[in-house]
Order: sequence, then C-alpha cells, then structure tokens
Amino acid sequence: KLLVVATSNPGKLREMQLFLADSAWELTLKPDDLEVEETGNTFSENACLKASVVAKATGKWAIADDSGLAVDALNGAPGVYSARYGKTDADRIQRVLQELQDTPNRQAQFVCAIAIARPNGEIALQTQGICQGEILLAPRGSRGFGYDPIFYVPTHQMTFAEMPPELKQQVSHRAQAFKALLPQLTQL
Ligand code: ITT
Repeated sequence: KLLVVATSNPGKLREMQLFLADSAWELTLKPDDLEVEETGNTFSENACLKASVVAKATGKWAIADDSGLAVDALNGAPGVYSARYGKTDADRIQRVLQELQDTPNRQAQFVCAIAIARPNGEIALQTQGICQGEILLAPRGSRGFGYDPIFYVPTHQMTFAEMPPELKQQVSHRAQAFKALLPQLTQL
C-alpha cells in the first residue's frame, strides 16, 4: 500500500523513512506545492491536520509528524512554534539560547506526534512520543537536524547531534512515537 509522507522537512523525512523501512508500506513524498497551514494548538492537532489534508488532496493514505522542543523555563516554548522560531536552524537555536541566558533550569523535552489518515482524510491512527533532555549553553555536534546540537540527553551524555543516527533512532521522541505506531500500522 502506498503511504504519502506529509512533510517538507528533509531531516524528518530521512528519519521517518528509516522507521518505516521494514513495513509493508511503500513511501512516496507529498507534492512540493501542497502546503498545509498549521493552525492547531497542539502537536497532535497539527499532525492530524497535515495527514488529513494531504490524504484528501492526494486520495492516498498519508502520514504526518508534528514535533518540537518544549523548554520548561520558557513555559513550553517554542513548542508548536518550533519551526517558526526563526528563519534558519541556526537562528532558532540562537533564539532559544538567548532566551535561556542566565537561566539555571535547562530542562526540556522533545515531543513528536504522528498521525495517519485514510484516503478520505479520516484519521486512522495517532501516537505521541517524548524525550527528556537539557538545553546546553552552546551547540555541540554536527549530525541530525533542527535543534539537535543544543539538546543534551543525560542518560547517553550526548546531544542528539553527537549521536550516531542509529542511536538517535532508538532514544528520540520520534523513536518513541514510532515504537507505539508500528504494531498498529500492520493492522490497517
Ligand atoms: P513539516 O511540517 O513539513 O513536517 P516542519 O519542519 O515545519 O516540517 P514542524 O512544524 O513539526 O515541522 O516543526 C518541527 C520543528 O522542530 C522544526 O523546527 C524541527 O527542526 C524541530 N524538530 C523536530 N524534530 C526534531 C528533531 O528530531 N531534532 C531536532 N529538531 C527537531
């Protein structure tokens, strides 16, 4: 069965492809000109919105990922605004570091909501995953994407950007969301 991946983010796409590599689904990318405005207040709402709109527009099953970084001392910001917190990944990272300047509480979590929609746009499945970490004082590592260089995972003593991809694939918020999703995916 064909599954349209409803993302424009190459980093996410790469990781989603790895999680779904052994599944029975054949992946295809959404058309470039099909953009969905993220009007939801939660990660789940936005994941459902993206999956649903892309499914309906293509007439195929679709999967969407809405994710972001929630920083405790910033009351959960950037949260659902993670992608809109600056123009480039570097700008977004600098803004978070700036806002956390002189703040001893560095606790944060990455959240990932995944939704799968039927060809008629109806949501068939949704899951969510979380990964706890800390925001460093300066970026470290060059792998991954997005906020990875400032997100430190104490249990592995590395940032996401320092982890080999196989390790991030086991511990990340996206990994937790997909662990919950994969068994259900075989039943669709
Ligand atoms: P699509 O909506 O097209 O999928 P997007 O980048 O706009 O792509 P989101 O709205 O879900 O996606 O925003 C997610 C933001 O959080 C974005 O800035 C990402 O770089 C960041 N993010 C999500 N997962 C991440 C991860 O595993 N590592 C680092 N940053 C991540």
